[in-house]
Amino acid sequence: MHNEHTDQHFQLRIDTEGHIEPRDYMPEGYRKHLIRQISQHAHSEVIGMQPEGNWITRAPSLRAKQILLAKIQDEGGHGLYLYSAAETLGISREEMIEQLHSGKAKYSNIFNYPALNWADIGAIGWLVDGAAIVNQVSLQRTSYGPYSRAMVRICKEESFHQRQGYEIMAKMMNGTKEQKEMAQDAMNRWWWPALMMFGPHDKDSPHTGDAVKWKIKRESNDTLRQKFIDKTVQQAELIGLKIPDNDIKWNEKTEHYDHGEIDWNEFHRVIKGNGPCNKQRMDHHIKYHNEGAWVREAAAAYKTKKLKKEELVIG
Ligand code: BYC
Repeated sequence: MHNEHTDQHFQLRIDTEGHIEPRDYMPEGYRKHLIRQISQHAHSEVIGMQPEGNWITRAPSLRAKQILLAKIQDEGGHGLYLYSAAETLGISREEMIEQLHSGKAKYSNIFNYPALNWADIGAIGWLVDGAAIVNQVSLQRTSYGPYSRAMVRICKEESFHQRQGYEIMAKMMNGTKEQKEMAQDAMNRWWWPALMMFGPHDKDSPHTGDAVKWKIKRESNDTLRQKFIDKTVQQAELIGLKIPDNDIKWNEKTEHYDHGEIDWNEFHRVIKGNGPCNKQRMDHHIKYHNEGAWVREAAAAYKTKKLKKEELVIG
């Protein structure tokens, strides 16, 4: 049923802030674009459980452990909402996982860095979840209905994540000299990769054109990155942390913070598979995915059996 009329109708719906739903007509490019972005977003949530999972057994108190456990469980849930949203576009979960394992599908650059100590758990919550929220608040108004609704739920949970990270950092900055140094060191290591989470500069971002036309993206990579910088610099100052960038300064004219150059060579190296932990993250995912095969088989067998029974009743 693809003709000019349906394409025009589709674009009109987008232009007038309507949602596109799974059974609506959509151009093939829109479907593909969404499958790529939503599946990569889902993979990021699930791979993102690894750096933090590493610290559950070493959390410094029962309270900290409970909070961290809840946060990591949330990330698994976010992965689930997002895989389900992508499935409505006609791709199966198996295909998405296969694309992750073969390297065809990416996941966020940020999860290829190691969480070396407890301060890193603070930095991840504060900076990584902080960056993710800025992006996801904007995506709440994305044009594809199931993605937009998943974002609304995710944002509610994400703001608690950001606060748990900031609380850890604030506590450490109120502690001993060693604790302050640990917090600053974590800040130094996570700041630049967090800025890279927003993707390349707008002029170097191949997907932005279509994404903006189709209102998949509501704000550009650079606009969102700037929003994150503006709010985070002030939070850092409040607890005595220094941004590891000598070029950070308030610009009266633009009413934003100027910042130094991002190392895009590092970004490309990491997203091509050559970051400090890419191999570790993928090996871990493949190992546990394979070990879980029997659970998937049992669930699928149960579903078939149940269906047959229901069919019998109807028959
Ligand atoms: N990392 O044309 P561009 C979380 C790729 S997890 C890796 O600007 P686009 C959390 C990009 O994919 C939340 N790759 O693309 C979980 C493209 O390559 P492909 C994660 C990146 O899509 C656990 C190429 O570079 N959030 O919160 O228009 C614990 C050109 O880029 C990255 C999301 O996933 C990157 N950072 O814009 C704690 C948000 N950036 O696909 C926390 C959803 C770019 O052609 N995604 N690339 O091979 C988006 O909003 C957009 O996809 C992006 C990129 C802004 C990331």
